[in-house]
Parts: sequence; structure tokens; C-alpha cells
Amino acid sequence: MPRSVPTICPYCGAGCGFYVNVEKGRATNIEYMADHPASEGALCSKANASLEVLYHPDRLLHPVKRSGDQLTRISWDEALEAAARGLAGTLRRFGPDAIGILSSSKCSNEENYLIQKLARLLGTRNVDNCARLCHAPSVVGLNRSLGAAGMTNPFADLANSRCIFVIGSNLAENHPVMSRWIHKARSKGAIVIVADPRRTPTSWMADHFLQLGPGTDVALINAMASVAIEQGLIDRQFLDLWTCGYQELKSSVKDCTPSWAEGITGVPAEDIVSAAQAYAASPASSILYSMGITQHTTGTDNVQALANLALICGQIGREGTGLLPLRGQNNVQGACDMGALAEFYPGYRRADDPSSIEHFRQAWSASDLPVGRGLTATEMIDAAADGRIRAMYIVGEDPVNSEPHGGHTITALESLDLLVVQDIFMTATASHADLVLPAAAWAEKEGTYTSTERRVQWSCRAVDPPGEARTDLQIVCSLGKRLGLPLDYPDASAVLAEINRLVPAYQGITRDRLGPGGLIWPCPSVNHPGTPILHSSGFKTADGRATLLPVHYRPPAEKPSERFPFTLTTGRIALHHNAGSMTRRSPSLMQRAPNLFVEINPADAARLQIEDGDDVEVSTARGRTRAAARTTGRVSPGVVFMPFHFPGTNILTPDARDSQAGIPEFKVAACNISRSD
Ligand SMILES: Nc1nc2c(c(=O)[nH]1)N[C@H]1C(S)=C(S)[C@@H](COP(=O)(O)OP(=O)(O)OC[C@H]3O[C@@H](n4cnc5c(=O)[nH]c(N)nc54)[C@H](O)[C@@H]3O)O[C@H]1N2
Ligand SMILES: Nc1nc2c(c(=O)[nH]1)N[C@H]1C(S)=C(S)[C@@H](COP(=O)(O)OP(=O)(O)OC[C@H]3O[C@@H](n4cnc5c(=O)[nH]c(N)nc54)[C@H](O)[C@@H]3O)O[C@H]1N2
Ligand code: SF4
Ligand SMILES: [Mo]
Repeated sequence: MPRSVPTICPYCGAGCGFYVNVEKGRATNIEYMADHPASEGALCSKANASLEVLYHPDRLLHPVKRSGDQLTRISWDEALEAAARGLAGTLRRFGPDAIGILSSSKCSNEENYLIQKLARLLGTRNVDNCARLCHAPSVVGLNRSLGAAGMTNPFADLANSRCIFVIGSNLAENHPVMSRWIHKARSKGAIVIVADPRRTPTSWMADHFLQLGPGTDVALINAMASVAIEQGLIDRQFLDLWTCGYQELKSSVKDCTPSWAEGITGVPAEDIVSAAQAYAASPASSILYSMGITQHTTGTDNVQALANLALICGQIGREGTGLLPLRGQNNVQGACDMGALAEFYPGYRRADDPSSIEHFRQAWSASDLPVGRGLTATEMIDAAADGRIRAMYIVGEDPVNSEPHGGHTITALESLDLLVVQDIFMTATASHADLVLPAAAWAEKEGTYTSTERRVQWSCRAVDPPGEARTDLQIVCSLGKRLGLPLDYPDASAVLAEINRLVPAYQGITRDRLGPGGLIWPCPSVNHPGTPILHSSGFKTADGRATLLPVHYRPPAEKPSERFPFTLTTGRIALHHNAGSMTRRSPSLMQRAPNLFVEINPADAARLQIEDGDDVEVSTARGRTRAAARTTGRVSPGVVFMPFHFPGTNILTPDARDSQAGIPEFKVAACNISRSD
């Protein structure tokens, strides 16, 4: 009998649902889920091609061990024994700080919960996930400004917005199914503002398109705040009731006039004024943002500037308003909620707060747990390079292709005594590992995933994993057991029951309540319906008020120079996902997007005698990479863009980071480009 199994898309944080149809134990096709509250039956190209990836012949089938250049198939028993012996040896010889663990925002909540628990029971504080490369500035900035970092309103609520301000987000390509909600709002008359250095498909939806220079967002946003204040478009009542710090903010943006901002951003002053008026004066305005805002040395400042703008205009806490940081990976929201972060235990309990530690010590019956913030993902790479970290366990991440300055990442991983990688494919990172453990993919396991809407959804197991691959949950539990740690859970439901007890926002999100569409956290009890809109009755701060935090414009770390006269910005395209280990294995996606390219303005190309399709070399102070030139007016003169879905892009990106959130500056590097003859 064919079965239709409900699953959650394994790619982005939009959290679309679809059915996997199974016949005789094999997934035959996927079917749309018309009653899904966010995706309403729609899916994008990546999800439509997901079975090509699930059944790709490259799937890892057995554990392997590397000696020299030789990869040898070994049994699970040998693999787990070697991993446990290696980690225990590092612990004995160098102490817990010499171990680094990267958890996976591709994995379920239950798996992330167990990975961070394994790390902390082992005694190491060094556990993190790829949120560090993604929304760490939102976690830091929004917690500081608003007391909570989640997306404030669900997608469907965009239909209630009268003005939608999209800044540094290309959701038409990167959360494509969700851009339908903007179209719906537009068809009801909403005004759309898009601020991006590139003319992306998202910008095609814009009534106001602000083509700012990379890394100049604080100037633009502060100028918009200054216009709102000058023109009396602020919400005084809201400011008095719900915020503190208005006078300081007002004086901090006093000199941020539109013409000052024009000089920095390149956006005409009158366009800044009309965008500010549209946003501030509308009865319900929302702000959507993602990597164009966060991946900067000023990432946290950018986020706080946006929070300031929303707060002074009172555009938060109601239908059609809010701040929507669009999360990236399918479960990056959940990985953070579960405490797979250097600075937080589950439920955002601070790792440097002794009372959180005591709470978990008792709950986990542990004799001791590490106190204090651990190393972030990027700091772990540095620590591996200089010998402070000697062993790493990397689950479902590909830092060789996703961390900046790839040459440095490879040197760092090569200098480890032990590298264990757990993935579904032999990634660039896995090719440097001593042990590679084959994991089951999304449709081969069950558990919960939390979308960017804070929507917690149960994904069911449709088929068996290939070969000897096991679920991440099984692997982590068996590794824990070999290390003598109490990690004994029969299945995901048992782990979820522990999460229900220990993470207040998930308390009411029990297995039996998770039907179609799931539940939106905070959901503090089993009778609670969930909370689609945050901050509707004050903020989660000590006094219920949000804080306006002045920020000042600072330029990016690297400026164009004579040697590197262009600004390189990196990001995504619709048809590939992140470092590409999954989507580069889809024949149908590869046919449409086969190679690495670099977008360059036709005027620059003509000057450099580069023609569309030419093989060019892009170089920065870190290294050089070849790509196919794509001449296009999408980028302004002086700016070039490369996606990071193919190896090579992150050879180029800089080490510079945001000092508050640790995110690398993926969006700005000084580069040169020339024809490679
Ligand atoms: N198709 C596809 N979808 C994805 C992913 C994928 O790889 N492919 N990855 C997922 C993940 S992990 C994430 S985090 C999200 C990311 O989703 P997005 O944030 O939409 O992705 P990016 O393309 O990195 O960057 C967004 C936009 O920021 C712009 N930008 C660059 N510099 C600046 C700047 O200085 N200021 C402003 N205002 N804008 C700037 C870029 O031109 C780009 O259009 O997508 C998720 N969805
Ligand atoms: N230049 C540049 N670099 C960037 C960015 C950028 O915009 N520009 N963006 C950054 C951002 S926002 C992000 S989120 C990071 C992403 O960085 P990564 O998380 O390193 O990138 P992915 O390619 O998504 O890696 C996920 C891995 O998990 C594996 N996987 C999938 N499902 C499972 C599973 O169920 N179990 C296990 N064990 N493995 C699984 C996949 O095969 C893949 O290898 O990249 C960052 N790097
Ligand atoms: S928008 Fe995101 S979650 Fe939805 S189908 Fe596409 S990749 Fe999957
Ligand atoms: Mo991301």
C-alpha cells in the first residue's frame, strides 16, 4: 500500500511541509501539502528536487577511517570506539577546553539538544552551530534591544502589513515560498521598500528600491530614523509606554541627515526621505532582514539600528508590524533554542550565569558542568590552528566551504589530533577527517524542527537510511554511552519530553500536540495555543520595556585599494543551498546552475576586456579563485558578487568579525578581478 508521509523541507528556515510518497519502502515522489499554514502547498526548486539528493549514489553508507590518503571502511563498533577513545584521550591529556563540537542546524531539535548535552557533560564549553555565521548578531542585538531574538510575526501576517521594508534579504530567491506573502500584501495595496546593493529578484517587487553601497546600512537606517523624528512620524505614546532611551537615541541621529547618508550610501537623499515616510507613516509596517544586515563587522549595530527604527515608529507588537529576521537553515532557530551555542544553555540560559548551570546540573544529574562562554565556531577554527583545540566533532556542517578564509580553515583542521565528521555526504570538511560517520537524512528519521516563524513541527520518518547510515540521534547516544555519559534515549519523543521539562518556551509543545502546522513558541503549557506575535503586551525585559540603543556608522573592515579595487560581496542563488553538498548532487538543479560565477557590471567588464562567460580570476589578500564572468546590471560598478555554493568563494573572504557577535564579514571584501588567459 503506498503511504504519504508528512515531512518538513530539509533546506531553508521557511519550514515548508510536504509529503513523501512511499511504495515498497522506497520514496517515489513528493506531494504538496495544501493545508500547510505557511507554504500552502507551494514548494521551491530545491525541495522539488530533494529526492534526487536523498537517493544520490554518493550518500555515505559506512563509517570510514583515514590513514594518510587511504580511506578504509570500518564497522560501527570500531568507529565509535575510535571516536570515543580519541575524545577521551584528548580530555585526559589536554583537558575539556581542547575539544570543540559543531552541532548542526540541519539536524532536529532533539539531536541538537543531545549534541550540546554531550558537549557539556564531557566538560567542554566549546559547542556552537552555523548560526554564528548567520544570525548571531540578531541573537545578541535583539535580545539586548527587545529581550527576545525570534522573528516577531509569522509570514501569513505580512498580508496585514501596509508597508514592508526588506533590507539585506533576497527572499524571492532564498525564502522563495514565503515571498508569496509579500505579493499578497502588494495586491492589497501595501508599499514595498527594498534596500540591497544588488538588483535582485526581490528588488523587482519594490516600490522604493534603495541601492546602497555594501556595509553602509547604519547610515541609511539612522537617516530614516532621523527623518521620522524630524517629521513628527514617531509614535510618542508607544515610546513613553514601552521604551527607554529615546532622548539619547534622538540626539545620536540628529546629524544623520538624508544628505549625509547619501554621501555614505549612494542612495539619493529624496529616496531615503520617501522610504522613511512610507515606513513610519503607514498604519502597519514590518521589517524583513537577513544576511545583508548580519554578515558584517557592524552586524549587531545594523540589527540594533533596525530595532530602534521599528520602536520609535511603534511598528512592533501588532498585526502587520514587527521585525522579521529570516532564519537560514531548516533548523537554525531550533539549534539555538536548544543551546547549541557558545554563550547559551537550552532556552537561552546564559552559560556564564552560575544559576543556569546549577539548574542543568541538577536536571541532568551531573556532578559538574562547565561555566562560561565557550569558543564560537570561527574561534574554534583559530584555536585548532594554534593548538588550543586538539579534537573536533563536526556534525552536519562544512566549515571548509562555509567559514571565511578557507585556506586558514584547512590548515586548522589538518593540525588537529582528531577530526570526526558526521554527514550524509563526503564533504570537503569530511575529506580532512580521521573518522567519517554516515548519517541518516531528514526523510529517514523523525523529530521536531523549528522554522524561522518559531513554528515547531514534527517531521515523520518515511524510509530507511541507506547502507549502514544511522540517525544523528542514535550516533550521539551511542558515542555518549562509550564515553560513559548518561545519554540513553530510545527515540526523539523521549528527548522531546526532556526538552518540554527544561525549555520553558517548549513546555507545551509535546509530541501528542504536534499535528499539521505544529505550534509556535513560546508555548508555556499544554493548554497554551502558542504565540504567533511577540511583544504584544510588552517586552521580555526586566521592566517590560525595550531599550533604544544608539549606534554610529562605521565603515567595513576592508576598503578597496589600488591592488584590490573592487568590493566583493557573497551570498546565494535560488537553485543551490549553502556550501552545496546537497544541491550540487541534484542533476536537475545542476543542469540549470552548473558552475561558480561572478557578477560584474558591464562597464567594469568592458574596461577589463572581460566578456560574459569568460573564465576570470578573482583574488583577495587571502587567495584566488576562478569563476565564469557574468556581466550584469544587477551589480553597480565597483561591486562584484559571488555565490558560495561552489568551492572557492570562501578562499577569498576575510577574517574580520563583528566584535559583539563574532560573525565574519562575508558581505564585504576588497578584491581584484582579471581575465585568466
Ligand atoms: N536558495 C537558497 N536559499 C537559502 C539558502 C541558500 O543557500 N540558497 N541558505 C539559507 C540560509 S542558511 C540563509 S542564512 C538564508 C539567507 O538569505 P539571504 O539573507 O536572503 O541571503 P544572501 O544572498 O546571503 O544575502 C541577502 C542579500 O543581502 C544583500 N547584501 C549584501 N551586502 C549587503 C549590505 O551591505 N547591505 C544590505 N542591505 N544588503 C546587502 C545581497 O545582495 C543579497 O541580495 O537563506 C536560506 N535560504
Ligand atoms: N561566503 C559566504 N559564506 C557563508 C555565507 C555567505 O553568505 N557567504 N553564509 C553563511 C551562513 S548564513 C551559513 S548558515 C553557513 C552554512 O554553513 P554550513 O552549515 O557549513 O553549510 P551547509 O552546506 O548547509 O552544511 C550542512 C551540512 O549538513 C549535511 N547534512 C544535511 N542533513 C544532515 C543530517 O540530517 N545529518 C547530518 N549529520 N548532516 C546533514 C549536509 O550534507 C551539509 O554538508 O555558511 C556561511 N558561509
Ligand atoms: S522555501 Fe525553504 S523550506 Fe520552503 S521549499 Fe524552499 S527551501 Fe524548502
Ligand atoms: Mo544561514
